[in-house]
Amino acid sequence: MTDTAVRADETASSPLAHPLDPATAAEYLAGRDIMAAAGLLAEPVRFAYYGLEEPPKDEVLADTKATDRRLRAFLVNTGTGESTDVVVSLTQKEIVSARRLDPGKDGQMPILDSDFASVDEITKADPQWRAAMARRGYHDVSQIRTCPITAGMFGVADDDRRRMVRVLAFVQAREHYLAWAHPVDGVAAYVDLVEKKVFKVTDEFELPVPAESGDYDDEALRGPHRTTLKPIEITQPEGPSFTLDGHALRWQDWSMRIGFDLREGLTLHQVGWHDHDGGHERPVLYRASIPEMVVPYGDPKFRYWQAYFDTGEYLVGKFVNSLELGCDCLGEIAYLDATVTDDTGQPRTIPNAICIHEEDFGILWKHTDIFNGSAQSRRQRRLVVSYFTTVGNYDYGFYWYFYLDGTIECEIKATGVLFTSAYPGGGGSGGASLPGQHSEHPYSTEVAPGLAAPFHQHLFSARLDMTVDGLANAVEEVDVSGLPIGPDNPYGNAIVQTVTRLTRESQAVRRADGSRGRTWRIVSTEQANRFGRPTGYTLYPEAAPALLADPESPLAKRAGFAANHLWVTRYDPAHRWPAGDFVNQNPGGAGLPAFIAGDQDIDGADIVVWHTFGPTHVPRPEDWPVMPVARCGFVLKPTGFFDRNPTLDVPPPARHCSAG
Ligand SMILES: [Cu+2]
Repeated sequence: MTDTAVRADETASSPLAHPLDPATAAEYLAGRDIMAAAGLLAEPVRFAYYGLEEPPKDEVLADTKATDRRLRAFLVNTGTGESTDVVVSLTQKEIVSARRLDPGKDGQMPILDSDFASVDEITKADPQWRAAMARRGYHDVSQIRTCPITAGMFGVADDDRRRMVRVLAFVQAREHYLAWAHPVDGVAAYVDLVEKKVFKVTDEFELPVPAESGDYDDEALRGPHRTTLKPIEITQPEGPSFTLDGHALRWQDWSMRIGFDLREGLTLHQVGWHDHDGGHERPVLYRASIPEMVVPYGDPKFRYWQAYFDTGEYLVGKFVNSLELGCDCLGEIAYLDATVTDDTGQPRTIPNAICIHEEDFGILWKHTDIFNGSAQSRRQRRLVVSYFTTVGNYDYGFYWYFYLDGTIECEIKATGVLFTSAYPGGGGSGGASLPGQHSEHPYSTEVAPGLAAPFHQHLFSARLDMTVDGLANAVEEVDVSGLPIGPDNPYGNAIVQTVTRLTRESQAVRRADGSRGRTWRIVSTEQANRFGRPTGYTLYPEAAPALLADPESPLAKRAGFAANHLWVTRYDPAHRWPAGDFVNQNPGGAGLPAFIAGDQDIDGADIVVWHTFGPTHVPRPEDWPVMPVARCGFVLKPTGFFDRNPTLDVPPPARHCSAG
């Protein structure tokens, strides 16, 4: 490997601010030097992942200065496929552990940056694949864009023993053409990344490559830019109301630390609320992140294997965007840079990766009283912490919102370009279906003539390490229902809550239920409010479908987390990834299903709440050629955490508004 101009010994001397701060460029280089000295980085070993190995929670809470600073690296020898999971101590300057993976049992390391380039070369050099392209009229493969897709684990085509990807093809005939508009359907190359060869080509059917341009930046397609939008300017003449000190963020009563990881992207730490009466910080969340997402496609034909774990297989943090003021974020913005690493473990700084700002959010509360004549309005505001990442065709924005009234919200914005295939019988000629008659090709929407977008899901997993007023928490499932007419309910109008305490891990594997308004309340088992009831925060799910793949399917075994909306586990520092540490070609069963195997007590314990959410995406013509943002997420609301509305002290917004 080559060295860069930045040397570890030049910059490693700066004192560590906090054990949860992201690893610095100097630390990555120092860790790399330790691994090199231990002989772990012989050519052609590459880094599939490199990041901070956070200290266990009890160490951080006990003494932030005493923790051992560690990094974790996933190393893969691209010549042999040998994969090693390494933990290195920067404090002790030594290798803590180096475990060799058994890929058939453990799974494979994530996709490397260099895999994208090598897959393109390997595929285009293969005679059988070239013949398949030539038969479809593509003799010049320089026009073809190859899309390497993680293989999954189906027990076919050696996917249980080869480090491999499956490759779909798209045509980009001119420089600005949108390749996704022109899929070459029916053919896929299976590429062995170690042997560096195509070992199988599936060639099942031929359909015309859709011809209509998807170049949304071409005036011929979009028309001239409209001229009717007047400017909107956000100004905060006195600056924002938050302060950022290193990675510590404060806004109104909220405080938290901001982190960033190559694999899971933005992480939030030690989220708390400043209690004015008690004069102390009330913890709410020790850590919050979205450590996995899976996007399974529902076309059962030759592309049945199409399902990306964007986080565990591709590493969403690696593709973080550098944000632009005025384009991506409006107003008084504070940015944090992110330090990511490449295949060789070399650090690279992404400027303006994390955006922090506050937003007006309409009415906070309002009342015109018919008796006392008081007429008052207050404005809601939220603190926004966000980043955007581009993973192949899709772009995802991860947004965390903190509101004046103690509400926390996570919102994911999905945009970018649909993944496409050819539409059988499409193109408005002959085979087009009548409304309600889609039995021939029921798995996709025609979004342009002859162009299909298969139905799919975007299923995210939120890891919410809850600390509502301390470590001792419990979870209650709360349903609402009406009661039947009876002696106590003669007119049938009764409404009741049914509260079920989830006391063991096996009991806390739950699905949302919109018909019951189901929520999950995380309560302190030590602190009470003025009514003597436990303080709490309630998780409001969206109640969209969980994983639709058959429970017996190979995908369901690998995406076990996604089969349910709620899991609750006893805190274990090793339980970071809901689909397991090594997701790529994992045979299944790793992650949450394994975490709960011990069926531990979760009532009054240090617990982690895991929440699956996200849309089942039936694409619309309006999603093409570039998709307006689709939102999904969840809300955490204080529930008896405060003794009353905590925003009575918010002043009226301006002089011309009534102060009552
Ligand atoms: Cu989608």
